[in-house]
Amino acid sequence: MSLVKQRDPEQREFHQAVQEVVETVKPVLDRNMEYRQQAVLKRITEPERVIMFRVPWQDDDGQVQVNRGFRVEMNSALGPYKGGLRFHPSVNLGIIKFLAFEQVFKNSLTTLAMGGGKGGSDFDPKGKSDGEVMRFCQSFMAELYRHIGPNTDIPAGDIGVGAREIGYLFGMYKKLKNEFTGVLTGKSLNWGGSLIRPEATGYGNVYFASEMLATRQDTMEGKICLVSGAGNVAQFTTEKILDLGGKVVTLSDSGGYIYDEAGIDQEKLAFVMQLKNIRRGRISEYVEKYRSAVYTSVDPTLDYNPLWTHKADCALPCATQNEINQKDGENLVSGGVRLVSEGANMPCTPDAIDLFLEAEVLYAPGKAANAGGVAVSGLEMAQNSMRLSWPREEVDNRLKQIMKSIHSTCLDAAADYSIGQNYLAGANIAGFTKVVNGMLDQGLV
Ligand code: NDP
Ligand code: 2IT
Repeated sequence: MSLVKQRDPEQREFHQAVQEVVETVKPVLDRNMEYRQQAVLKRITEPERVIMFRVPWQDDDGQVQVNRGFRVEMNSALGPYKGGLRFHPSVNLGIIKFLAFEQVFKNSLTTLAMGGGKGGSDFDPKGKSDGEVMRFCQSFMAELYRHIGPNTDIPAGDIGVGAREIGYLFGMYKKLKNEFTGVLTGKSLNWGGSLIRPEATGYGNVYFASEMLATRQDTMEGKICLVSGAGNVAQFTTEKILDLGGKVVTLSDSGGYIYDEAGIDQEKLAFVMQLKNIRRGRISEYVEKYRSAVYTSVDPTLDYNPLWTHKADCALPCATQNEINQKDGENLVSGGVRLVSEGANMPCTPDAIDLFLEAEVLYAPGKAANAGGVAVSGLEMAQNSMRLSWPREEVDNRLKQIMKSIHSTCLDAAADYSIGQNYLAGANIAGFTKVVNGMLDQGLV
């Protein structure tokens, strides 16, 4: 840890992600002397390659804008680099490195042949015209294309990168390479995308939560759920909770959150999807349409998020990193929450996680619970290679099977080290062991 911090002192999120893995895999290193001799921790925390580049583009007023582009190719022991692209003004190298690091273990857990990577830019798609987003994506790809490929590195979406952005990125890649290949996932269904990919992260999250509940002879039926975010993962987490008979009472965006005590039903969810995906509006508009719901805007003077103070059975954070701090964790536990399943990457701070584990809340880390998205990306790659596409039920069944298998893999790894029903340690140990063994098999490269 001291080496990691000394090398990149300002990369706080990366330190946090590494610390959590290092702490939980200590018993693995104690059991396997070779891992220490081969300096696996030093190797696994240093990216194989980091690419940073200038992204110049012209806005609608003719002004030249310059953003910064990133791709971190973290680890290729198990397959080509795989992971999303994030477009958000907060993006910096530390955030992309934490996401790439998490991705390595997540992809390992899916059982599919994928290494880990992540990329993005500090570009803010919010408030930009389609033309501006297209010109930005084209400029971004004008550099990225030389580093990626269907057998090298396969990006996808993340925050701020959805079907529209993937389309523009793919178009530019195809033009530059004169090649129509599955170099990106999350493509539109009409030109190589997979059924269920848009739904996969959210559905997978709820499949994982259901597996956890089943260990206590319980189900989603009748559960009151707090969901944060209002983007891709939050929308399909909500949809699957409704499918399984649960009730979702909150959604949020960076401006604030809505609380709808009556529950967000299918019709209201359809309104949110239209609002967010087509009109690109704010979640505050929900209460203009559904007047019994309450909107609370973000109060920067508070050191907790009031969303997490509502009484509920389950919490599924689906917005961004560190959105649940210690105080939020306390509020969740005292509000009766018995299950926390991370749709987002690293949404809970370490002290919040400690609280959940102490209180025996069923807690699933993102690298297990949100792996359904990248898993179906892996299935999209398989379909692209075969040049055919599977029906909806087939992809959904495979997704369910993969989430089930990740759940049992976490429990088995935890049992192997006698640490009880600890999904955090289980996911880290299982993901880590597979990647490290792959690295050792392939020699010092
Ligand atoms: P979207 O861009 O579709 O939605 C993101 C949502 O989170 C929006 O409601 C956004 O609000 C909110 N949000 C983002 N950043 C912040 C912030 N700094 N503060 C407050 N709210 C914020 O992204 P996704 O749904 O795809 O991603 C959500 C999370 O899930 C991320 O952590 C991502 O890494 C993770 N994830 C995504 C996968 C996927 O397949 N898409 C797979 C696995 C994990 P606003 O619009 O106001 O910015
Ligand atoms: O964090 C993630 O797993 C994603 N954003 C999805 C990555 C992918 O390649 O589908």
